Amino acid sequence: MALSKKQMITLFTNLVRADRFDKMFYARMLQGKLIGFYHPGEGAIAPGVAAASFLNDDDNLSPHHRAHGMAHNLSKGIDLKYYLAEHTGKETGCCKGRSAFHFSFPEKKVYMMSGFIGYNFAPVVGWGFAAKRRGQKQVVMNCSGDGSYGQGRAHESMLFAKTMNLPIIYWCENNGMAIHSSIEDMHPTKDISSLAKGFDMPAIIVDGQDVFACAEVALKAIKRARDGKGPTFVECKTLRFKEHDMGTKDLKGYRARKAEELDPMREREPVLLATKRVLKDGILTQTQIDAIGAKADEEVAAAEKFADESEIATPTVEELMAAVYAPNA
Ligand SMILES: Cc1ncc(C[n+]2csc(CCOP(=O)(O)OP(=O)(O)O)c2C)c(N)n1
Ligand SMILES: [Mg+2]
Repeated sequence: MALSKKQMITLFTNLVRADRFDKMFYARMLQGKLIGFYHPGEGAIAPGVAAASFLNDDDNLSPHHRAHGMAHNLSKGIDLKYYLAEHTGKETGCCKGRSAFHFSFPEKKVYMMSGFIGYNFAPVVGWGFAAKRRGQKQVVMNCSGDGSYGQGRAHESMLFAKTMNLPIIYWCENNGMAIHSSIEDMHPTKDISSLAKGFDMPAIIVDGQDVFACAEVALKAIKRARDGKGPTFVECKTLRFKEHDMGTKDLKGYRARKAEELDPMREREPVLLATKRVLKDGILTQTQIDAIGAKADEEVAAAEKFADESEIATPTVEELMAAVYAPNA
């Protein structure tokens, strides 16, 4: 499915925006201007942009935690100033500054980023089942890393989704690592998508550094799901340029990852690759590319101003408790 010029510009713009937000979060974390923690997205933002750029508002999205889901969320149309405000503990944050990283944007059908890897596999089945029962043409985009597929619930989820023919896309952002463990030590086959075979689910492997290739696959899987043809497994082979999360050493097993390993990865940086492609195909000129970058910088600066000028959240105990679901309390 060839992409239109308009679709390519959307993807390129969202990729640049995601990159700028990731860099701003990284810098602010170093400056002590974010609460919680940060899982840097550098090298790994293309799959998230591709997964979410062409979803409808009422499609469900479960974002991956890398770059704290920012690539996914901004591509789904979420204004990240409310997320930065959340991450700085401000009352104007999307969850009133109570959640930091564990956000929700219910109005865009993005519910919760849990601290529990693989949490997503149960709710996505519920969303998919609900959409099917109501006869809606909604799609569920379920994004997570290679590490999450070690969870038993991933397998239960795929079994249920295939058996019930649910409109779910299992979108695996495989960077070959889970914190310090490499995939070779955690998974018996080279490709995580080999799991799909056991459920008779179609599986596609795609270059996760190439936002356009990922989007072509996403559009195919979305159409399949919307047409009632059931779940698809997509494995985006991506890379992690930086440490798992800021403050944790960048180890593979017990040894530090070395420049010999990291430097060649940088040649496959997604914005770099996308820039080369749009220039080569005559989709954008260098002047237009510069304008997209400048606009993204303005958006980031406006988000920082909004967050910095917002009131710090100071909820009372009653206000905090009002947001807790405790039916028998
Ligand atoms: C149930 C559970 N086990 C372990 C952890 C600790 N943990 C946090 S992130 C992570 C690795 C996730 O790896 P992956 O899914 O491949 O995503 P990546 O960070 O590589 O993008 C682990 C093990 C957790 N949060 N939840
Ligand atoms: Mg991983």
